[in-house]
Amino acid sequence: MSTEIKTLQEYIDNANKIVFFGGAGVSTESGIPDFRSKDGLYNQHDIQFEQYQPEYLLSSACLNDNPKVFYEFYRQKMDTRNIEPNITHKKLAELEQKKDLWIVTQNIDGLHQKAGSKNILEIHGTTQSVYCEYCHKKFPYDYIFESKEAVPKCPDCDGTIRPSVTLYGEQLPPDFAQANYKIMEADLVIVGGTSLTVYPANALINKRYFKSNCKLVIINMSRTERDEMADLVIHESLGKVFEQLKF
Ligand code: CNA
Repeated sequence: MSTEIKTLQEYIDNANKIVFFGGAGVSTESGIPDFRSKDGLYNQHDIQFEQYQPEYLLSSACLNDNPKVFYEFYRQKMDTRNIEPNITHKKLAELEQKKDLWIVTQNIDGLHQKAGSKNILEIHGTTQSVYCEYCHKKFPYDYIFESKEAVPKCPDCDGTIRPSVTLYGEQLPPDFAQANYKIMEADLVIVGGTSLTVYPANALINKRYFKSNCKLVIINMSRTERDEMADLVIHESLGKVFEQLKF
């Protein structure tokens, strides 16, 4: 066990309230590409979508003005129905049995729930819930993927059926405010698998707003803008780190 992992283990053992703040890198080891890595969605130059910026393809502007393109991209890239949680999701679910742990995730894939975690704040929403934009009727989570309509429509009111994902240009859900509160009262914040470039999610990770004795740990393959602020930085894959931790 390296000194870094030993220190992380010690921080976890000594903390009562822990927040794990995660991003797309938590799910890459399950086979879901992130945004900014070499094989991430921003670097997949798919001829079909080449003319659009990735932010546009996941924006309310695209859903409203160009819905066929939105649903085509969504169906191709956001279908995680056959994807399983990896060691990091599973270990976090295990840790929740022992500590007051909250997961604050930017991910929309539902894999923390699938692994058994309960205390989850999804600050960018989720693909796992689907509703009619107009009458708010709920539909099964796989409705959009199963539907044969280019733009799925509500059988009751003909409104567009959409995922509960927070698109670029939309307000963040109430989970965001709760995440802020959980982070402010934590003894330990572990940030994992996020480039910390998406605002306002990244604004939550600022030691100035943490409790004075709160430790900040960052586990990410590449450096992040908050590395200098952290008590411990591990540039390694989350799977390699979490498989060594004992709860
Ligand atoms: P990002 O900007 O793509 O950053 C991911 C970071 O994770 C990068 O810095 C990588 O170096 C790092 N990384 C990748 N794999 C690993 C690993 N195995 N171990 C450790 N580090 C790793 O993604 P962010 O999460 O920072 O950006 C936030 C966006 C991405 C949110 O709006 C998400 O909704 C969106 N997103 C979510 C998913 C998902 O739900 N699985 C997938 C793709 C994008």
